Amino acid sequence: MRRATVYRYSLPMEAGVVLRNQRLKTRDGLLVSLWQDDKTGWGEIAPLPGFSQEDLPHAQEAARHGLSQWMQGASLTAVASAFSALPSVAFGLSCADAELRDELPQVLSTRCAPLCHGDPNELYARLGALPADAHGRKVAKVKVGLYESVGDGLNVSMLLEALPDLHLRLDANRSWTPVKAAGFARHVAPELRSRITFIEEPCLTREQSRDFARLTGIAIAWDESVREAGFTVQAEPGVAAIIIKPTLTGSLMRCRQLIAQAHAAGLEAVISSSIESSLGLTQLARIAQWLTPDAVPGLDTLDLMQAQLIRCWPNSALPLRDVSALEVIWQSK
Ligand code: OSB
Ligand code: MG
Repeated sequence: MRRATVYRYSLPMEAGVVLRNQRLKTRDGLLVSLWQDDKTGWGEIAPLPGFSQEDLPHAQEAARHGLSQWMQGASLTAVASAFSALPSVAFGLSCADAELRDELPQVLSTRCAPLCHGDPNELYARLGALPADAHGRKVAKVKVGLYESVGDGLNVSMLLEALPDLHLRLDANRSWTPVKAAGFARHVAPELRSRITFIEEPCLTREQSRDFARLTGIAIAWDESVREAGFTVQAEPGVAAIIIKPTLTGSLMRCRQLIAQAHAAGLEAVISSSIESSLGLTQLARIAQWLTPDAVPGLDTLDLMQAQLIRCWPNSALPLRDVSALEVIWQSK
C-alpha cells in the first residue's frame, strides 16, 4: 500500500535577509511525506527565489505529477531522476524515496562551517569555541564582495591573524572584477593565504577566477559553475573544491555522481544549504556525513529563520512547528 501527501509551508525569516537584491520575508516550500506498508519517508522541495530556475507553483505541479506516477507503481528513484530540469523536485522526491528505502543513514553531525557576521566580539567568541577537525583546523565561512574588496581583505587578514588555527572559506558569488579581486589580495599577506581553504567564484567569469588563483596563490572553488550547462568536474591548477547545493542541483543520484567525480579528480566536494527548513537541513547533514565525511558542510543557515519544521536541528533553540501547522495541498486517494 502506498500513500503520499504534499504539504506547503511558509516560515518567517529573520528581518533583513536579502538574497540577490531581493528581501526574503518568508521561506516557502513543500514537504512530501510518503508511506509504503510500514515505512515512511520525507522530502523537502523548496526552490530558492533568485537561484532556482523553477518557481513554487511549477514545482508543486511537477511533484503532484511525479507522485501520481509513483502511486501507479513507478519507481520513485526513476521518477525523481526524470526531473532534471526541476532540481528542487528531483532532490525532494529522491530524499523521500531514500528514507523510504532506508538508504539515507540516520547519523547526523551538526558540525558545519559557521557564517561569520555580526558583532566582532561575539564572532571571536564563537570562533574561539569552534571545535577543530582531525587536522586541528577550525573552518568558518566569510561572505565577501558585498562592500569594498580592500575592506574584505583587511577583515579576512584580521580574523586569520587573531586566530592561528582558523581556516577560512570565502564566497564572493562572482562579484569582483579582476581589479577588485587584486585589491582584496593586496591586503592579505602571502603567509596568510594558505589558510584560505578556497574562495568560491571570486570573479564574473571562470577564466578571471582561474587567473586570480594563479596570480595570488589563493585556491578557488566552483559553486554557480557546477550548475551551468557544459560544466565538467575536473582537476585544474588552483581549484580546490566544488560546492554542491542539492536543492539547486538535482536528485541524490546526481549529487552522488558529482561527489564521485570530484573525489576522483582530487577535489573536495562540499554539501551546502539553499536555505532549507530544519527538515531539509537535517537531511543535508545526514547526506554530508554519509557521502562527504571529510568535508565540513556549509549548513549554517537555520538561524536565518524564525522557526524549525517537523524535525529539530540538535540543540537549536528555535521553536518547532509540527505537521498540524502545515497546509495539505495534495493527497493520494
Ligand atoms: O552564496 O553560496 C551562497 C545559500 C543560499 C544561496 C547561496 C549561497 C548560500 C550559502 C549557504 O552560502 C551556506 C554555505 O554555503 O555555507
Ligand atoms: Mg557561493
